[in-house]
Amino acid sequence: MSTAEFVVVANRLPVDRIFSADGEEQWRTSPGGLVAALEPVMQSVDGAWVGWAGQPDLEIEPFVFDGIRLMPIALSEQDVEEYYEGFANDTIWPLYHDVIAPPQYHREWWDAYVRVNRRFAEAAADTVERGGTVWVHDYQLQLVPQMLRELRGDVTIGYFHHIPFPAHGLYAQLPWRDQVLRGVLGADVIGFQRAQDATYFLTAVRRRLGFAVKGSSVAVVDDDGSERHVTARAFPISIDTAPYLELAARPDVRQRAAEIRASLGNPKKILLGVDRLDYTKGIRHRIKAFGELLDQGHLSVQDVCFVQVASPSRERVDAYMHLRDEIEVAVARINGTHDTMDHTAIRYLHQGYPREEMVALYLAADVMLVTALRDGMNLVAKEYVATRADNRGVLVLSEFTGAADELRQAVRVNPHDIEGVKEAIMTAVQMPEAEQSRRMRSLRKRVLENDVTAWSSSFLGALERARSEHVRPEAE
Ligand code: GDG
Repeated sequence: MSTAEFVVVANRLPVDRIFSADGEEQWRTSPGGLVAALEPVMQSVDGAWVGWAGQPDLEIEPFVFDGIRLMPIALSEQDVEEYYEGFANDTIWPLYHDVIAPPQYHREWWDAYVRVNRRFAEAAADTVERGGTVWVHDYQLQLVPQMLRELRGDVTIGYFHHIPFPAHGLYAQLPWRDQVLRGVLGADVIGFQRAQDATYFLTAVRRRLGFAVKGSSVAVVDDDGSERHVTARAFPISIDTAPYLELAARPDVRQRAAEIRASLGNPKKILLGVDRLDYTKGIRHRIKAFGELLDQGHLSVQDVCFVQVASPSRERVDAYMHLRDEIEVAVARINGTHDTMDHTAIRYLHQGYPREEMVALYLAADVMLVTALRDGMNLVAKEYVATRADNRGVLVLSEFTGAADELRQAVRVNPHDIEGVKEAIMTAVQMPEAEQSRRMRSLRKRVLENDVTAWSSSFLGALERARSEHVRPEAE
């Protein structure tokens, strides 16, 4: 295939491999904001996407899907265990989320991370045209920017980090801390979710590598002694609002929301949590708070039902298996104590649902509980707000999410403070409609004005400025 002007590099391709009833292989766009945000850009500028198809030991030739050229990266079973489940999800993920679970440091995992990052960087280098642009995504690929720069000095490189960046005291634990910083600094523009993440990153760069930092600009000295300026700052991600608005207005989806309420016994209030089953999301904390409110008689199952969707995630990583057991024991205890024949305390669903059903749940929910202990952004909070066209409903939002920087009219909580979570739940359940409406109006304004297209345009604009400011000798 010929080369492309604009290349996205992400761990996953934007498609899922499925099989039709007669066993024929097919591809389907995977749901997610990133694809939606980049699709218009990809269509308009001749784009390609480098990523893994999601299954081990799958060798697939490049192909075109929906006008986007897809360049599949093959990962062996061992790569998946060591690079993906190991280094990405059992070293970096817990370390960058404030060591909520203990990060595992294994040298073989690091070796696999380097090996697989190089594979992605080489594929990107083979795909991008002379003087083109490459946008690398997320913590699985932190070494790609530098590796790509070494292969292709003519290319403009962006990197966006979807998860938090930790304070220096924690980051310093990483045995490969300097290599990772150098890897990311291969980019011309580095994007984070929150200003705080950018600040922590810049502190680590100054303290560990000794580079001069001025505002959001780092003077990086490369191995050959040359200096270049890298920008690192916040570009808070958002959602593709259109499908949420459309689904929320559709009669069948609204009907489904009414059915959900009826099937829960028509409680006065429905509380909702929607998360991947992940220890960063604070699911245990919200279950504990809700259970105590029932135990103490502040709430009753006749009046209030809590629906928790916990979609299956990283099921082969130990910490996730333990978390699932803990949550399921806690739910069973509370339900065992409080359920009646007609009402349940917690409707717990360890399943994934189509987007229509998620929107019906958002419409049915009077209170949305987002109690993450640490979260890069948290798109669920923004999705809930987008669907609430009648300005009713209350968002309870952890201050440790990126979304908390923007969604100031939510009921804010510190999820570690169980009494505080209980108070926030009671405030939300009892909030008068006029106050719900005042807050929701302001939240919706924020989300609708700052959608995912605004995010990608803002990042790509910064990248374009970087390109014009740094005229590269190779590109002249
Ligand atoms: C990472 C960062 C950052 C969940 N269950 C189902 C389902 N979902 C959808 C939600 C939402 C998405 O998955 C989850 O996004 P979050 O932002 O809440 O969290 P992470 O998966 O941890 O994402 C995060 C994000 O990257 C983007 O930068 O915000 O901080 O951790 O869209 O709706 N969707 C469907 N069925 C489910 O069962 N259809």
